[in-house]
Amino acid sequence: MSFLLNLFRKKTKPVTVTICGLDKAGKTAIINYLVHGEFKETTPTMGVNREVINFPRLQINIFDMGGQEDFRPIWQEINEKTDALIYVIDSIDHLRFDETKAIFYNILDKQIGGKIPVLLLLNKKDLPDRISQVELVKNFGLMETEHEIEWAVFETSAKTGDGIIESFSWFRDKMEER
Ligand SMILES: Nc1nc2c(ncn2[C@@H]2O[C@H](COP(=O)(O)OP(=O)(O)O)[C@@H](O)[C@H]2O)c(=O)[nH]1
Ligand SMILES: [Mg+2]
Repeated sequence: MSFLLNLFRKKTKPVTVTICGLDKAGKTAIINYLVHGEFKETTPTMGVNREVINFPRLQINIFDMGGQEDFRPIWQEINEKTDALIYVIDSIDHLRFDETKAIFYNILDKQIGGKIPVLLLLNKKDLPDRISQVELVKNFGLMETEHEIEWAVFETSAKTGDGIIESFSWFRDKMEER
């Protein structure tokens, strides 16, 4: 849709988005921050939860996926129908960095298709000894990826809210363009 049409469009556009990543990465905490405007302590997500985030002219129906191994088979079905992917990485979880990369590429290879927006969030920005944005782009091979995705990486903290508005502004712009 053209820029002008978008500007004057009054109707709210609904989109469906999934948020994936290993358990404890901060997926639910990020959604809580967006929904409530503040940090709230979470409990592990069992199965899938649906949340609605309302932006002006855009309604994001977000499927918050339980990250534990038992729940990952459910992702396939929901990811196949998604308009976009948000992938959350725990920036202090050095031990599971390779595992999260493998899971990310499994989603791209098998569960989603086409030129969809992919927002990568390197979360827990408030903590020390983190994996950097540069390391993530390099290690995940994002510059060389053959997938058609439109990706961006942001550092976020669901604790302080740092980076959340910036990352979702990028995301909203990408969704509105579609
Ligand atoms: N310090 C810090 N802790 C976080 C952050 N995001 C999430 N957490 C904590 O990490 C744990 C897992 O978060 P949760 O949102 O449940 O992860 P999920 O399994 O990906 O949904 C919880 O104890 C959160 O309070 C963050 O940005 N900074
Ligand atoms: Mg969760």
